[in-house]
Amino acid sequence: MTPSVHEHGGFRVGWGRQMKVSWKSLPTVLLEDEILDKAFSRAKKAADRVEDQDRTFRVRKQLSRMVQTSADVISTQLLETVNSWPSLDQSAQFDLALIDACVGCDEYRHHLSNLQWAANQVMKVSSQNAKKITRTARTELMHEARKEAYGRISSIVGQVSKSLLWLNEARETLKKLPTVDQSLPVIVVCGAPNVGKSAFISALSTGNMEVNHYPFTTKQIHVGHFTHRRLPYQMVDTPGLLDRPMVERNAIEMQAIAALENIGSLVLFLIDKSEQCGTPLHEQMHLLEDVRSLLGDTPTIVVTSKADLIQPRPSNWDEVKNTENEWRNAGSIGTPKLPLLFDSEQIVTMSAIENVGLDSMRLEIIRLVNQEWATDPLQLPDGWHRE
Ligand SMILES: Nc1nc2c(ncn2[C@@H]2O[C@H](COP(=O)(O)OP(=O)(O)OP(=O)(O)O)[C@@H](O)[C@H]2O)c(=O)[nH]1
Ligand SMILES: [Mg+2]
Repeated sequence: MTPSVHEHGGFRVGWGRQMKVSWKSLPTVLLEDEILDKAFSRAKKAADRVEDQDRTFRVRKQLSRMVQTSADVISTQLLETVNSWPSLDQSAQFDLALIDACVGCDEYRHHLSNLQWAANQVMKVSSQNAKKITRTARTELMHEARKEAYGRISSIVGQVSKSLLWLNEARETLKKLPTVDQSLPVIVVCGAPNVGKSAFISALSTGNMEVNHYPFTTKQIHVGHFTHRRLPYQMVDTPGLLDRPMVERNAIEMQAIAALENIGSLVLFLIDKSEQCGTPLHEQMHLLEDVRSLLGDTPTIVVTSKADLIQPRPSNWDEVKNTENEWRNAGSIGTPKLPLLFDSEQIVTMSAIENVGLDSMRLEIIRLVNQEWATDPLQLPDGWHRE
């Protein structure tokens, strides 16, 4: 069964209930040959360390060590992979939707359970053949049992070689996905291409931005954050995801979009009225309607970008610029209501390039997100009751 991203409706993640997935730290998945080479060479070294004056005893010890060591190495290797990959049952919906869109949840489960199976089989072979080796006094039978064990172990690993390959490739894909901690506020930034989404995220971010990709767009996705009162606010870019008409999007993209519905505490839609971005204003407005219908309940605020290009400049440009400077010089303390920068149509605006209107907007975002959180019963900490 493929989990549908719509299955849980408006489910939001509460504090710390689900694991944060860190794809970047997934260890490499060794392939069939690499696993066998590693196992058999370790097994050989283990056998070489055996010392015994009695030839029969020595051979017995050496061969049973070879069987046991190689099986141990393989099953440990396979189980480490199984255990280091996030369990889908415990994954947040955003991650589930991305996994499903990018590599497929069913396959993900299937290939990991294949490795689990192989790990068990290999251990069974090891114990059966180790017994054969210890129960005989004839060294040629011992050698036979060792050989048979190696053959059966190789064949088991061979049977999961496709799974190893699949997981190896899936890791490459998943590594490029953005990591978003859904127990913390997330601001989804969207708008037509080139309206200044990345510049906005970068201007509001403290520290480094994470640069990621969705496998279905060549554009980079930025994840940035700022911290207020020790709480990180994450900002996620959506390039290439929302900037085309609905009908042109494929199922995979729709799933990724559906995932975005669930992570955002707030959606910021950027409009470039200068049209320097290359998309005419009326098309940007169509896109806004699309985004509003796609992202449903999440509060959406519209912001005009590139305020420095607006002619004449917004009437309260100097006031906003000065107040923000004063606030910064005084140490950026608290969450005061600084005057927002407005364009001639009274839409909030900012300039990422000249850094005007950004601090006041940041403070407004903080207020909006906290308001939203305080009124969303599903966001209550553990132990609180829902109406
Ligand atoms: N004058 C001015 N230019 C800006 C501002 N913000 C962004 N730009 C310019 O607009 C262009 C696009 O900016 P990006 O931040 O890459 O836009 P984007 O929305 O992330 O673009 P995609 O990721 O391709 O969808 C760049 O050349 C920026 O320098 C701004 O506040 N003022
Ligand atoms: Mg961008």
